[in-house]
Amino acid sequence: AIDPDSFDFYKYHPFADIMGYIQAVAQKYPSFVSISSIGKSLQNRDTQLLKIGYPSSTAKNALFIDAGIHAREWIAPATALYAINQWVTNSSYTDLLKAIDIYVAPSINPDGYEYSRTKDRNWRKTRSGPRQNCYGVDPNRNFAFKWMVAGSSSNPCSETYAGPSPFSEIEATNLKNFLVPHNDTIKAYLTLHSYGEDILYPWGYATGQYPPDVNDLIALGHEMYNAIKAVHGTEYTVGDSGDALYPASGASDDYSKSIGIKYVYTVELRPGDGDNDDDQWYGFDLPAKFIKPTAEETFPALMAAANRVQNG
Ligand code: ING
Ligand code: ZN
Repeated sequence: AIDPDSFDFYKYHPFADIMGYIQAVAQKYPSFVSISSIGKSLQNRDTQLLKIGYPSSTAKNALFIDAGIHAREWIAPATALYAINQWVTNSSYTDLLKAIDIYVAPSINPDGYEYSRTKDRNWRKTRSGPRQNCYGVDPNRNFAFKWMVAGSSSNPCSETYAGPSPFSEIEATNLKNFLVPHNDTIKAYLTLHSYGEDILYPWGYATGQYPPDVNDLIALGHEMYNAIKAVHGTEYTVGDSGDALYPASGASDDYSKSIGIKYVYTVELRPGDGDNDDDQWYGFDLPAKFIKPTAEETFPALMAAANRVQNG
């Protein structure tokens, strides 16, 4: 069994160890941590969700964080586990955790993650299929909002294949099945990806399209930017995902916004795609020595979102 106190946060772990860690955390801190399953992956891996927060007699608002929608973006699950450890071991978060719940789903696409660990480091998609001799759907093009409108392919061999229909992928469906019935309590949804060092808010499906409360999203985005920069000086880009990156529809961020979650961001972690970082050439294959600085600087951004959930 995994001992949460001796878990190495500064290496990349197999899916089984990620799940083993969060199970061990739930077992160790039963008064404020619990675990549930949001469903099985196509290859029958159990996708577990950690809930951190003290029980309350009144309804609590919540922050939801996921990681690992894309298989090869290993820094995302690693950053999520570091954050879990901060919240459960540091008693300065007790008041926060009495006020709100924090949900963390550290590995949304476990079949893809394991495939990227054992067969193809650069794997992005799920592992459904084959269709036209190719495997996988881009789960971040498979959500039922503006599906196939932009940045999506109908070719099963493409990296951005949106699937034969919205929610064809059980992994996207599992996430949706949790988010929809909790859309009144979840006030912020953060989905951790890599790479690029960006804080992206909706809408992603087009350029020049923004939700009516975009100024609120920009304001918290800048708080997250400042929180990150204060740690190691890393400067993220805050922008609309369609404008700052590229239009892409059917992603989990747009879907979450479309069901009424207020603060929604895709966070593209290290490395940057820019000019002055020592880790700039690694792309998705970020060496493990960068987990620590990445997770350290990201955690205050997650806290900025948590504080916004707490304080409104
Ligand atoms: N990037 C996201 C992608 O799915 C994104 C970025 C999300 C763009 C949502 C537009 C809308 O392509 C990575 N690295 O996966
Ligand atoms: Zn991604």
